[in-house]
Amino acid sequence: MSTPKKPYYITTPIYYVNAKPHIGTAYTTIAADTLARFMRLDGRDVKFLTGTDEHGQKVEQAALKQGVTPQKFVNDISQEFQKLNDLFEFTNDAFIKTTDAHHKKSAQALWMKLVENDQIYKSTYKGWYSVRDEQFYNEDEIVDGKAPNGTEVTWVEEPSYFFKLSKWADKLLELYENNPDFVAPQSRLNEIKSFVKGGLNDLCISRSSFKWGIPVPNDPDHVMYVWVDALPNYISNLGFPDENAEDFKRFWPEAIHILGKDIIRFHGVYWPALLMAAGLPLPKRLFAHGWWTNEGQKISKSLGNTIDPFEIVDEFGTDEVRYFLLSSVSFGRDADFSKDTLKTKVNADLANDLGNLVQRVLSFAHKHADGQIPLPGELTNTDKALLKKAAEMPAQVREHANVQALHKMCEAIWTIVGDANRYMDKEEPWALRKTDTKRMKTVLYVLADVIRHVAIVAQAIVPKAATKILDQLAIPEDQRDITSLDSPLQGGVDIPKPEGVFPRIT
Ligand code: ME8
Repeated sequence: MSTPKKPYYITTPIYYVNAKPHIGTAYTTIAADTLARFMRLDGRDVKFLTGTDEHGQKVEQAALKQGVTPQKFVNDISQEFQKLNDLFEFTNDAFIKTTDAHHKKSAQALWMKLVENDQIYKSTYKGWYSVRDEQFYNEDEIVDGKAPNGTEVTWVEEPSYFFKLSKWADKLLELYENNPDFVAPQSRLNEIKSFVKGGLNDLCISRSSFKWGIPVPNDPDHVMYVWVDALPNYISNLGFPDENAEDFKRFWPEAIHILGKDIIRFHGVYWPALLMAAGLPLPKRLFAHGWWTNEGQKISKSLGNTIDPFEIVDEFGTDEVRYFLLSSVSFGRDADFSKDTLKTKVNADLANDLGNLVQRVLSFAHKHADGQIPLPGELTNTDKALLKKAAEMPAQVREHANVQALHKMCEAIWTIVGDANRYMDKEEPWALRKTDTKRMKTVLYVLADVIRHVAIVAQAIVPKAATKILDQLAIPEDQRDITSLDSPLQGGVDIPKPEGVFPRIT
């Protein structure tokens, strides 16, 4: 009997539907999709969740502004996110909407668990609220009448329910101490540690001045605070409130949340506190990535400089956008988006390095090796050294994937691409064609096998092009996962006439 596949659960934040998708939201989903694809290639049983966050004051206000009902408004914008997923062919196996009936039931069940565990009380909220951040702010956080990040705040005074968050500070600090990998990168862990050490107030978890939310159980005058409605999406998708649901038991302890650094407090402080208070297990890890600016400027609707992912893909292609976003910044840090840097990076790494390598090798084999991946002769030490490096690469990529080091995943693959180009220049199969065709065939075989390694792993990063390359190498579809690399490339196999995989961007 084969051993059962190890589960892997990866999530993106669910995106607010007050506005259409932009490059930032595409970025988070690209990152999660890359990890999901890699883990599937690596034999894991993967669940990958994304979706839309559809309640709250921000969404309600956006709908009112357009003069449509919130439900109609959220349906329309949620579709834009689904269109983006289709465009990129993201491999999420579920798309959750917080207006889904099963999610509402799940969020209310979490609330009831908190009630049963005496974690909720009713009082009055008096303080600041930022609709844009959907976040409460203490008086001492307000700077010049604004939230610390510069967003507008309004004074709110209304009857509310509170979660006894203050009681959980010690448990949270213990969690960070005992599981230093729970939050990454380290800078974000430090940030939330000092936030918790600074003292926690109880958290207001209901609103009573508008209606667009999940009703608080047994109190129809209140809707749940949008974050307490949204965070449980990660468990609704696994069958919660049925704690015996197969998916919940199997996938929840393996959960990895990918999110932007802007929402680390919600995921790293409130979410684990809510789960502990409800007596539920915690996810495995959170990774907070950095923010993109646009040509050096903060991206904001008011500045009118949002980047439309549909337009960028139209201009450059999905693989190109994926590769640029993944490879050009150490995952976790901020970065700047510019079309010029994208062009330079894509031309250098995709068109020149990988594209040319594949084109040079396959068109040469097609013309001068009987249209086949040739059978190899005896391997030299140089051949063996290159094949060994290629064979070791998937394990390196796995190590990086395990800690969400997406840029290093790219680097490990593209190092082999560089090695293969240098090998080809040194071995000169075009010269061998005249002097030693047997050796020429061996060189082509070695190169084809290195390309196979690269393309199999690169399916996680540039899925469309990698698939094309594997088609051109005539690799059968059931031999495109990482374990297939345990077997040598089969020589003596016909290949189709090669076509370019990465056109140069001019
Ligand atoms: O916060 N650069 O939704 P949201 C990089 N609904 N990433 C960016 C970005 C940028 N300039 N702008 C946005 C919410 N993002 C809540 C989440 S989860 C239970 C609820 C990404 O639509 C980043 O991942 O404001 C950020 O965390 C996410 O979009 C926020 O999306």
